[in-house]
Amino acid sequence: GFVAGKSKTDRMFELMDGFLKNDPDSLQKDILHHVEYTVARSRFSFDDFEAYQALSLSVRDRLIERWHDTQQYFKKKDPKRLYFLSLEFLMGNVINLGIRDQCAEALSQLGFEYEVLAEQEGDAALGNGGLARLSACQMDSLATLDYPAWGYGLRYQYGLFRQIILDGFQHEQPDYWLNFGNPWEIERVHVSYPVKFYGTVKEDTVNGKKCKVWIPGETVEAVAYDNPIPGYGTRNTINLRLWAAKPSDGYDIESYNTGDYINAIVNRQKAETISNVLYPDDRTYQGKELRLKQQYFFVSASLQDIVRRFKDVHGNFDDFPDKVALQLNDTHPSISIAELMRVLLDEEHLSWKKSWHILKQVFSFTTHTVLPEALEKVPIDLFQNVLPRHLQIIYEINFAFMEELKRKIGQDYVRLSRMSIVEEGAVKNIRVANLSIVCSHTVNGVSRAHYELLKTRVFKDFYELWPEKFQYKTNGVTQRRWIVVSNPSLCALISKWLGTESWIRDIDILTRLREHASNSDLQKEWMMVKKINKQRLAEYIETMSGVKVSLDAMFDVQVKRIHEYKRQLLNILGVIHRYDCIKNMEKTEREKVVPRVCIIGGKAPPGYEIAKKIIKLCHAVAETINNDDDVGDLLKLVFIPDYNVSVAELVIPGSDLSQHISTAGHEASGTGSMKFLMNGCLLLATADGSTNEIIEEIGEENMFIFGAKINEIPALREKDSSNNAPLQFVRVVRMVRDGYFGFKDYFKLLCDTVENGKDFYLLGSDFASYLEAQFHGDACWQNGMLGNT
Ligand code: AZC
Repeated sequence: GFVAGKSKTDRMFELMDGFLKNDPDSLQKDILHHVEYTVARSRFSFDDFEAYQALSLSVRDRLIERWHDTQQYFKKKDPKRLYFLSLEFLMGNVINLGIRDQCAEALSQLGFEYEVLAEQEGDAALGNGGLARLSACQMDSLATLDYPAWGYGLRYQYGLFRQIILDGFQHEQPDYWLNFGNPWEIERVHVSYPVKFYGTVKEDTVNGKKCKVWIPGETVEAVAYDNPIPGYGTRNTINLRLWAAKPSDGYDIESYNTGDYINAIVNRQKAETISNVLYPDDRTYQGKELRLKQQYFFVSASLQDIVRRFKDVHGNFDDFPDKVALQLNDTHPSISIAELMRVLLDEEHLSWKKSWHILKQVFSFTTHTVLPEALEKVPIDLFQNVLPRHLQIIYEINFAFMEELKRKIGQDYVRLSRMSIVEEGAVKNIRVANLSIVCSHTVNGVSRAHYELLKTRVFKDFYELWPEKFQYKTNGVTQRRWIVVSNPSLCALISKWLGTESWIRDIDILTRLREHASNSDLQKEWMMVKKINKQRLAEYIETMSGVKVSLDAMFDVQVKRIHEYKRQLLNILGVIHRYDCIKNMEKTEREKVVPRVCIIGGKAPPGYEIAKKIIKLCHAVAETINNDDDVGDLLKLVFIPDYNVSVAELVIPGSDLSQHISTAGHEASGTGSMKFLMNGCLLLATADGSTNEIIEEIGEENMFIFGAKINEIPALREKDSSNNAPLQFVRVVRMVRDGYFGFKDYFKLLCDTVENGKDFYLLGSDFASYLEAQFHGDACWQNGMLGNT
């Protein structure tokens, strides 16, 4: 019972004795507490994994405190909240609490090593590539900059597939990342919402007014899993709320009534699979029912949660746009537009005019691509079946839009049909990007070059109509993950030379390092750090691929998803050329060759045949080169399997040179390059995406830039591109074609993509300047300018 005369709150404070403490003693007590009572192991005997669990839970407790404070604070303040809707997040673990050293000390007294425990943690691979990793960096930034932000997404049971390489071929294995639990998340069984699918729409009257009622055919429950995200150097701790599908009580009463109990259960289980698996292709997933259901599932639950939070404080919707900002991360969550409209119309019974007025003030849309095939479309039939009411709403939005457009541009039917949200044709589609542009107040590109392409090509019609909607924010990455966590030695060096840790919060402070750039002590220390990281990477390469590499060689790295436009094939053909040159050299010439370790890593989308052939070619070429004693340490080629965030943290700090060599005009931005740069690695790159801005920032003389520029590409494609290819190119492709690396038949299709006038990604016409840039890299290495001093 309470002590007489004391309020419940006073008593609570007394009992809690303030906040959890971060000194090693208190941490130790908490860790042992969790070992004993949560993990339920004896505190006298627990292993690394159990220690990792107990440590994570102890840190999580501290996160929860901060999270509660943050929510309490914002509840009182009622600011405009930013809701970031994304189908993909590639988070990585919590880093910003600033209690790493205390944890390490606490653990060491208990006989455990922090680093070893950190390795126990698997990746939560709930995303594909750049877009998903950017979401994670943005969450980190929002928290650090004290924004009242929420992330919303899906809690997939199976993350991105694990890549297994057998005989040089990629195989996909499911990544059931939850097998050993996830100590960071908080399951909120009481935060759950029903999500409806299928069924029919009926007319009804409510309060004397006509309205639509959607009678669903299926209902699935969305349950919240919270993942607190702390800011750096602040108590602000935001939340990433991920939804998982659970059976709904009200599910499908009909089939139970028919007496087929077993079948009803089986069907019900099918519904629960909505959140099971992440689509492993970052470009093309058009018209799949499950995909549409996933999108609607997370969007509907998120909006119910957001509207509930708003209505807790506000009696009507007038203030909605002042309190709610909905950020669409690509078109994947764009169905939320129709859903918000439906909620306002059918559930809140606002008029169309009023609903539309609210709607058009709350959405902003970021697109992450320039590839037309990545612009989502949903076949009308599918839409009609899964979300009948939403289709009606979209038709109505489109009707109003077409009327408005006609008033502005007249009867230009070609243009009208290009801009319509509904694509007419043999198969009618909903163009999700068009819906997003029409209904958002802002359309955002991810680099300046991307923005230019949106204006002049991808969304030209829309730009001409609404130039004021378009803008760009060049992508960034957080130094907190890509230096502080992944490169502790460099982190210490930077803080020492700057005499402050403030760069961890404010990245611009890093530029002050320029003052010390020519200091030979700094340079020596810098190279020591690089050596340590190369050593770490070399050990990893040896374990993963059995190849021993020399630390004196230049580590030349290309790690990212495998795509034709990213041109890993150009890289491999360059390696073949280098090999061919070495083989044909005199002994005296060989002495001058700069030894290289060429490292490639990345996953191919499972259904992307050419990408898979590129992986196989890399292995086949590696097999030949790495077993050629005549070449030895002068050249090695390694493929690092199962590239993911943890592998990136190891590879990036250990690289000397990294390649970002997409055909100009195809990479919307590119954020990998930024991670390499901040780890003291030079770039070999085309003037594509964000690289254009990096050139301005650090100077072309500090990079190896090559290849055709964005505006030259169309003309080059017009020409018969095989005529642009130099002899060296023809020669190396011939070697592959003729079976020099085996698998002659298998590689035929791959060779076909760059020969006989088909070279769409212009490998041939960029080859000479690529080799020149590589040669320039060798020369700089020889002069000690690239980091071999
Ligand atoms: C990527 C872009 O390809 C990349 O250039 C950009 O840096 C990144 O987004 C972050 O904006 N896009 C994707 O990963 N996926 C899609 C569907 O575009």
